[in-house]
Amino acid sequence: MKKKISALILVMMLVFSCLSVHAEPTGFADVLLSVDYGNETTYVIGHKSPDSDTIGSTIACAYLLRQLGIDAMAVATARVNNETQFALEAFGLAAPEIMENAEGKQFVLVDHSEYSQALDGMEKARVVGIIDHHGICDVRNTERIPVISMPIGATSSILYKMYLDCNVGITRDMARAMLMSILSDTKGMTSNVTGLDREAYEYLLPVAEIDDVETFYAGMKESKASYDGMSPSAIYYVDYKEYLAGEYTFGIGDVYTDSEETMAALTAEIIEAFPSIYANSKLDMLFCMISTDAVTRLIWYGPDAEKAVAESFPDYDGSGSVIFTPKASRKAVIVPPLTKTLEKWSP
Ligand SMILES: [Mn+2]
Repeated sequence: MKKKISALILVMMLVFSCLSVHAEPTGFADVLLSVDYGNETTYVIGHKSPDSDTIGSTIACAYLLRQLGIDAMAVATARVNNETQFALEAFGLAAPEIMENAEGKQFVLVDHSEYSQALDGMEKARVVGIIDHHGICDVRNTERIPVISMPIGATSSILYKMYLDCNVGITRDMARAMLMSILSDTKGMTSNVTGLDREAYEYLLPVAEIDDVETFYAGMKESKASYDGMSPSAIYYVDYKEYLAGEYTFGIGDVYTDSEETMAALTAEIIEAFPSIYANSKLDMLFCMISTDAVTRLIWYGPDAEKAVAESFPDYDGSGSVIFTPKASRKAVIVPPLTKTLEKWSP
């Protein structure tokens, strides 16, 4: 009898423990909800010179957090670029509101983790989470916060996985936001594509209800390559990032064009504008990548910039630019060797 009762109690305990486990959020949801968000709105924000991955991830991440009961809102550091504008318009999605300064506010950072690329004032803000696909950088925090970083094609592919893990349904609009991100950062699923990016892409495509994804991506690219009425300096800053390596600061603009002719014209324009762009920047060196689908030309300005290039890219022939075939990725091909060189130069 005693044995039967204790067996019964054991079964009941098991049942209750299972029930209580199921009542608790699991996986990433549990992790995200372990943060004390207080009564503050949590702003989800991407990097300066926002690109489509930053904007799509911002929108999708804020929605995910709201579904988990967190008061979250997508914001942006600046106006969206032409490519993002095209996609948002086609999808009927609104661009996030622009925020001027981060000081005193609370943030989840997506698609970056360095102050040099964060909204001004981020050093004096509370960062409560980071979701990124670059290297871990210098955003400091003594709090224990979720930092979810994977070296994959797009930040939104991480978010896709988080939606599944949190058991939050992916709506058509969120599938569209994430797809916009993935298409942009993987250059239409041709560059930097990992298995997780492919899984996300294949899952999201039917949910997003896009009739013809190839035509859609061609439209994104065409918009990206349209610089009508823009100054060379504005073109340089459309897709631009700043870096700190040892004691050196440098910036890299990533300019895309759809033809060899425009590539030559843009290269000449930016070379001519480089002295004034450089004078207005506070950095040690500036670099610019000008790419077509097939090839990237790297140019630079600033004392020691050429020396840094020669040391970072041993194939450099002294001609004033370096050609990369196939087209180079800033984060995978250009930044790591330059960072290594400049760190080596620093005492
Ligand atoms: Mn990205």
